[in-house]
Amino acid sequence: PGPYRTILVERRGRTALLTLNRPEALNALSLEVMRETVEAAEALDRDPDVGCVVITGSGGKAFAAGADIKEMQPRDYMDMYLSDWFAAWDRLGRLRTPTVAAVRGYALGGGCELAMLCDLVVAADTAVFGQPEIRLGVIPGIGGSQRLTRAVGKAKAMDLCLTGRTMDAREAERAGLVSRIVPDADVLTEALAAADTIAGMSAPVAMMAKEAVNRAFETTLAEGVLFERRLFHAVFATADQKEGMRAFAEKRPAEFRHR
Ligand code: CO8
Repeated sequence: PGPYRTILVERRGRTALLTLNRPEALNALSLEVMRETVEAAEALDRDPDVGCVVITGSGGKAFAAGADIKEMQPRDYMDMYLSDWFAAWDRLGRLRTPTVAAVRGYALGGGCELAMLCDLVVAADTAVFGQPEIRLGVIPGIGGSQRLTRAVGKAKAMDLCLTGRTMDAREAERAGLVSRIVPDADVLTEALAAADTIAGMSAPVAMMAKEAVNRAFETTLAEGVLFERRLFHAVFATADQKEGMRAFAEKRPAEFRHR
């Protein structure tokens, strides 16, 4: 994979950092950004030495200020339908490796949707979230109407999607969109530390924990609990369950073999 023109990919131990790198356009999500981000993320997902992926935006002013409006502006219905515009973003939600969004500044439209495709959202106290598409005469197209509603409920999702108003970090955290808020200067450090913690866990068990939580959005309570129970039983087939529980009994930190 790579070389990439619109993103940067770095490895820091078992954590990978993927940076959207179009600061001059507030990291607007062009088709090229989508192709490169999805390709890079899938390559990292396949790499057994990567235990967590952090996604952030360069420049400090924006995580991403939305899909690229200038690229979409001349398109008609057939262009959008035949190219299945934005469909590739769905693949990001199907990664098995846990993902952390590190959000500074604007996470608007597609930027908010990209953050919601990640498993954790670590936000700066200056972060701004919203789905302002209606102001452009369109609606969210990367799952915003669905994931925002599941994250914050109908009352705020309707407010944001119908008026286009934004939420600051505090409101977003109160509403359940954000995992943690930290001072702007600490966002990347905090997100990388959370990622290192996750990447230090058993990789298959972390994948199963993610799979189990995500199941809550797809099924009934009884089916979800059954799904969890099956995975819970399955973790007893891992070397890491043996190590994790032995380490507890021996009063030492666990050293997971990631399988
Ligand atoms: N797309 C393209 N370029 C952008 C975008 C964007 N989303 N956002 C900012 N830029 C560009 C600006 O055009 C500007 O470029 P230039 O210097 O060449 O004029 C540069 O980035 C800097 O931006 P500003 O000068 O506007 O910076 P400000 O600090 O004045 O304002 C804002 C920052 C408030 C974030 C402002 O840039 C803004 O409102 N951006 C757009 C936010 C928005 O509406 N996002 C939603 C986009 S639509 C979407 O994401 C999903 C669409 C779903 C369609 C469904 C189809 C299937």
